[in-house]
Amino acid sequence: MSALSIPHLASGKVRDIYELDDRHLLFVTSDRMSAFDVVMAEPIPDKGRVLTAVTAFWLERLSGVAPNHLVSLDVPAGLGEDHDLDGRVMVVRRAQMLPIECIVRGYLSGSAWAEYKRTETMHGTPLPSGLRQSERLPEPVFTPSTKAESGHDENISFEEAAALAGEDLAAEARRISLAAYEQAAALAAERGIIIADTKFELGIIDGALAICDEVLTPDSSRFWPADAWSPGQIPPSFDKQPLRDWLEGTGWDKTPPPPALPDEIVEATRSRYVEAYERLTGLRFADWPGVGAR
Ligand code: PZK
Repeated sequence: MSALSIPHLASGKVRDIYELDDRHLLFVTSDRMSAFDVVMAEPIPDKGRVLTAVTAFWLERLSGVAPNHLVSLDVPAGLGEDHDLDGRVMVVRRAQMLPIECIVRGYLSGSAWAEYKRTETMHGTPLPSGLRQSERLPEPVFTPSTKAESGHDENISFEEAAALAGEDLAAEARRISLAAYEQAAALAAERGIIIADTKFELGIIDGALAICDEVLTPDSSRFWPADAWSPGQIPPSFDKQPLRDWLEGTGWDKTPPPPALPDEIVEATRSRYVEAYERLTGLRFADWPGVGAR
């Protein structure tokens, strides 16, 4: 994907943000794929469109929980042709971002499982004894973290989050994050998908806390197929498992450069992303803007 000739604000591993005007940004989701924290050399065709479509779906569904930054899914006029932007851009309101990551966990996985095994706590708070890896938590928990400029984010207590964001904003962020997770997890469960945990980025727009960034996508969350979940085991990742299994099988040491991906692995990964979208939303991905355009 070529760089746009408008001012650039920020880039992540797979997303880029540009400035449109003083109140609007252009959020572009690429087809780049990361695994084991390394970006692969080959894009996954349409992955950015799936993530954009999933985000748009949830923002609509969650509009009763909080306002959000999305203004339009149309490619703004005047960016020039030939950018492959259809279906992968969001025009968003510029927000004043909270300095915390708003994470919600419904299941015991990842770093939370590592902590629990050591101390029977999660985020410093005691949990019942005898929980197994991947087990459903008694209730979803808000587990905020800092935004590390480099390296990995660090878990912080609610009090530390309140010191960084302000008491009222931190409490509102917790309310929004828990409500959004609970509504989304309930809907996903009806469709055979477990959302084990997820990360929200919230910001202030016109004086109110709003949901920003990508929302409840496979990249910002752990999605598990419900029929493959069993406590005591790590369920396969809905989207990344074929790629992870193949990478593990190559003996790659997980430092760049990654091995070149065979076409079958690229295609299997694309299918997983598309299936996640179609199962979650009940919509056909072929109807999303830009799909099949090339
Ligand atoms: C914003 N990020 C994180 C995401 C990156 C970085 N609506 C907004 N207003 C102001 N700032 C942001 C947003 C949003 N969303 C989000 N950084 C700034 C981020 C994607 C790629 F490089």
